[in-house]
Amino acid sequence: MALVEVQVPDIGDFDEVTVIELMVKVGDTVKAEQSLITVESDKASMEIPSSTAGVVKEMRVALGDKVKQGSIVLVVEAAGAAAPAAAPAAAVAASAPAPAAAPVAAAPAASGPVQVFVPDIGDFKDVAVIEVMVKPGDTIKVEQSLITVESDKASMEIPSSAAGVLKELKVKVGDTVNIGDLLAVLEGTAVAVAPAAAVAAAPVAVASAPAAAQTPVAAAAAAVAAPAHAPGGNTVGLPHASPSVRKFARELGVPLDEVKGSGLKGRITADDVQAFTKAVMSGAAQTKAQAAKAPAGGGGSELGLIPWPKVDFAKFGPIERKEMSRIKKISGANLLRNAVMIPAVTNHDDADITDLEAFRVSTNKENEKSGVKVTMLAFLIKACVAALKKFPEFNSSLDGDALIYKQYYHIGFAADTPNGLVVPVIKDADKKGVLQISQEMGELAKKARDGKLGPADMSGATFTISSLGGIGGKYFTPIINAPEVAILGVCKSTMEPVWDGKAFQPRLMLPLSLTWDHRVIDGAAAARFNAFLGQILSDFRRVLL
Ligand code: CAO
Repeated sequence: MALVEVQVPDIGDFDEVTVIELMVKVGDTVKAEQSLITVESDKASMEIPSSTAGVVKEMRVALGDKVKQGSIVLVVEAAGAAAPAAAPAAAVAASAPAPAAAPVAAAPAASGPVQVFVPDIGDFKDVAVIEVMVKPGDTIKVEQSLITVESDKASMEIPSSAAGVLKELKVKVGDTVNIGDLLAVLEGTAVAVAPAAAVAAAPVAVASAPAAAQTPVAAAAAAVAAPAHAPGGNTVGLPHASPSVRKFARELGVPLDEVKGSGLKGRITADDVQAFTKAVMSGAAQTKAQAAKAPAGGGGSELGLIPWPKVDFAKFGPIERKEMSRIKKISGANLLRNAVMIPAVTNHDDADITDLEAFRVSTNKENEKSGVKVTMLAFLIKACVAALKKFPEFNSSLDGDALIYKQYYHIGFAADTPNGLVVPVIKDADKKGVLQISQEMGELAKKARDGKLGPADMSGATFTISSLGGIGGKYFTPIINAPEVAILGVCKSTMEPVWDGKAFQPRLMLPLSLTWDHRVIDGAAAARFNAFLGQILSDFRRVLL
C-alpha cells in the first residue's frame, strides 16, 4: 500500500491561511473528498478535502499553522491499489467558475443612489439570509460584507460592490436570495465596482473552493467566501459563525465554542461574541479555561490563598462519603461566588410585631374555612415591597458602573427542602394582597418540597427574604442572592420587655438581619431601610401611605 502525501490544493491566490480545525487524527480512515482540516483567512474559511482514501498515518499540520497551496497536510496509507490523485489540483476537482461579470453589476456612479445586487455566487438557488451585518445609516466600504447567506452546506458573506451610506436594505434575516436580487441601495460616494470585479479584487474572495464539484455551493465560496459551517454538517465541533465573526472572536481571545449563538439555527453573531466578552469581564460568566484553573470545591488558589486542607478523616474514626445533592452543588457555587465577590454588610434590628401577629391570628381564625393560612412571611413580603419602593437602590442590580433600577417587585423566599435550599419567587408582589401571597407561597413551598419547581418559578427575583422564624435563632447573616443587592434574614419572634418610657411592656419582637451590597448601598440607607420596615411591621396601616 502506498503512502500518499495529501497537499493543500489550489485555494486561490491568497498566500497563507491559518489552520483553525483538524477534523481527522492519526489512525482515522478517510474517504476521498472527506474534509481533513479547515483553514481560514480574514473573510473566508474552507475545508480542505483529502485527495485519496485510506488511513491517516501522520499529521503534518497543527492548529494555528499557516499553510498555502502545496503544503502537506497529512500522510495517508492509500486504500487498496487505487492510485492517489496525482496532483492536488486534480484531487480537489474543478476550481470554482470565475465569478460572472456585469449582469448583476450596479451602475457605476460618482454620487447619488447606487443599487447593490447579489453577485454570481455559484450555481445554487434560494439561499437563506442568516445574518444582516449592516443597518441603514452605516457607511459602507467596497467589499464590506453586507449579509451572510447559507445553504445546507455552505455559508458565505456577500460583499458590497460599492461604497457609500446605506440608505435602504432590501433583505432581512429569513429571506431567500438569488443572483441578481437587489440587496441594498447606497448613497454612493465613490465609484461603484461591478460585483465580479469587486469580488476579484478582494484578496480572499477568489479562493477556488475545494471539492467544488461535489458541493455546488462550495463553488460559490470561490466568489465570496466561507463554505460549510452548517450545524449538523461534518464540521463537528466548529462553531457556527461567519468568518468575520470568528476573526472578531479570535482578536478578543473569545473561545467561540463556548458562545451561545442567537442567530438563525444557533448561529453566533458579533453581538453574541460581544455579550459573552461583557459577561466574562463583569464576572457574570467564566470561560472553561478560567473554570479549569479554579480547583474543584474552590481550592482558593485563584484568590492567592493557601490550598484547602486535605485530611484523611478515616485515620481518626469511621466515616461515610455521600455525594451532595445537585441543588446543594449548584447553590454552593453560587453562594461561594456571592460571599467572595460582594462586599456585604449585615445590619440587625428588631421589629415590634405584637399587633400584627394578633391581626394575623384573628384573620386566620376568620378565614379558617378558606383553607388559606396567612403567614408572617406574607406580611413581611408586603412590608418589604413598601420599603423597596421607598429605597429603590435595594431593588436594583449592578451593571458595570451603572445601576439597573427594577420597576417591578418580585420577591424570592428561601425554602428549606429535603434536597437543599431553593428560592421560589412571588412575582409582582406589589400587585397582590397578603391572602394571595400566602396562598401562592404555600403552593410554591409545596412545589419546592416535592422537587417540582421549574426555572420560571425561581427566576426574576429583585429581593429575597430568608425566614428561619418557624425554626428559631436570633440573628444571622444571610448571603445576598446576586445579582440582587440585598437580602432580609428573619428569625423567630420572642416576647421581650420593651421600655415605653414609663415601664417595660411585653412586646413580640421580630429579629431582622438585612445584608446589603456596600458597592450599591450605604450603612445609613440600610439603617433607614430597617427602621422603615420596623415602622410598617409595628403598624401595618403604613403600607397604605
Ligand atoms: N417567629 C415566630 N414564629 C414564626 C415565625 C417567626 N418569624 N415565622 C413563622 N413562624 C411560625 C409560624 O407561625 C408557624 O407556626 P404555626 O404552625 O403555629 O402557625 C410555624 O412557625 C411554621 O411556619 P412555616 O415555616 O411553616 O411557615 P413560614 O411561612 O414562616 O415559612 C418557608 C415558609 C417555606 C419559608 C419555610 O418553611 C422554610 O423553608 N424556612 C426555612 C428557610 C431557610 O432555610 N432559610 C435559611 C436560608 S440560609 O441557609
